[in-house]
Amino acid sequence: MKAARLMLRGAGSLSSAVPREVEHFSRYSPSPLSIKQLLDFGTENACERTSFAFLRQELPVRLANILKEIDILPDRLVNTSSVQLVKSWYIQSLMDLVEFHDKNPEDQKALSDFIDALITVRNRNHNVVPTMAQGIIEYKDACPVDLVTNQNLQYFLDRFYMNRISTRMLMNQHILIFSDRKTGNPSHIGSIDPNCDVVAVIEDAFESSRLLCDQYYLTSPEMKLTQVNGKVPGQPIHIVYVPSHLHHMLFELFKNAMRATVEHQENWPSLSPIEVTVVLGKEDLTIKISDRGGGVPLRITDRLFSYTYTTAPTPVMDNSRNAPLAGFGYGLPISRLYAKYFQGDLNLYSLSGYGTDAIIYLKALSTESIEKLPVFNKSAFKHYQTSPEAGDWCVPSKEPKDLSKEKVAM
Ligand code: P4A
Repeated sequence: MKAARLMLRGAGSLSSAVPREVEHFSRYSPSPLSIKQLLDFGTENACERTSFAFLRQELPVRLANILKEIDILPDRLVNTSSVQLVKSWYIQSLMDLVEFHDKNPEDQKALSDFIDALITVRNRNHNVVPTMAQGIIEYKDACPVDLVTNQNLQYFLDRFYMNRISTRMLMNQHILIFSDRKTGNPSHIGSIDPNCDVVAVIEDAFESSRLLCDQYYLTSPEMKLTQVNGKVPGQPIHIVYVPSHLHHMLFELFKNAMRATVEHQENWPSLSPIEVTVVLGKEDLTIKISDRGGGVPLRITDRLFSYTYTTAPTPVMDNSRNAPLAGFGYGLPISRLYAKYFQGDLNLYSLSGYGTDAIIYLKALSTESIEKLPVFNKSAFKHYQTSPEAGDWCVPSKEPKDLSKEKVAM
């Protein structure tokens, strides 16, 4: 029970400094948009006013919801200078956006000021990931954290970074679609490609990863690609998606697969290719990346997705060899969030001693690609209160001397 109380103490005196605007907007639940709705902002005529009216409400709601969740983190984490800095950025951004609540959506000046404000907010948020990571390191250095705290941090950071992916997506869409200075691909709607060529993104991400691999190891594996269009056999595979998100996930998985392959097959006559299978089904677009890099034990697989394990003061890795290509960073957990953001997923299936299959699942239908967003409510609050005592699964003991174990008090 002690650890649970520690996790909640943050809700006390220090955090009452949040402005009443945060309290106000945190009472609303975020409204998830589908990719189709995001496209409509950019394709229907004169929708800048609609987008403006939606965002000046929705962005403060999303910022306020995650600010409330920061406040129930352990005091010693919230009080680190890094987390205080992140909090101040979020509060400032919320206040910047609230300014537009008494502006008329018909006023051209208000609309162009709003774009400038979004750019300011986006720039202010640029260093959130490393700053938050620094806060976690400071906290873990100051006090050793138990299993439950680690689980709570993992739960929080998944929600915090998902919130950030979502707010950046909304801001980017508005900036790209309505700013006068048109940049980027004209066939895209903001960052969405209504006709995303999945194989082209795979090939691009593979080449980028290969460049790094060659630089670092002076060798790199080939790719063997198989594509199956299960909807219209023989036709190329296109989906409605954000190519930069897909590229981010693939680049991460290719770096890992290449590193494992090159390091595992050091003395082999030639490197085995990385096998990629892309399948478009009725519901899912599935991409499997298979390597023969030796794999990792099941026990370790979870750690590859852990924020806290990776930011430990002394990460366990063979020091110099793995720095630029694929290190224990936030690569995999953030990639999984990108997949989950539009109702997909990303999993690793390792065959220890052989190799690893990494699978990305995306929704094939844009009507089903709906933002997956955290909401701060009682249920989320309860998550932070899990008792650290007695789990409900037996713990394997190495020495089964005393066969009659007394149960831990409930
Ligand atoms: N075997 N298999 C993988 C790794 C090893 C692997 C690995 C040693 C571990 C850590 C790492 C990179 C690779 C793989 C594909 C994956 C993930 C892990 O997608 O072959 O750096 C984080």
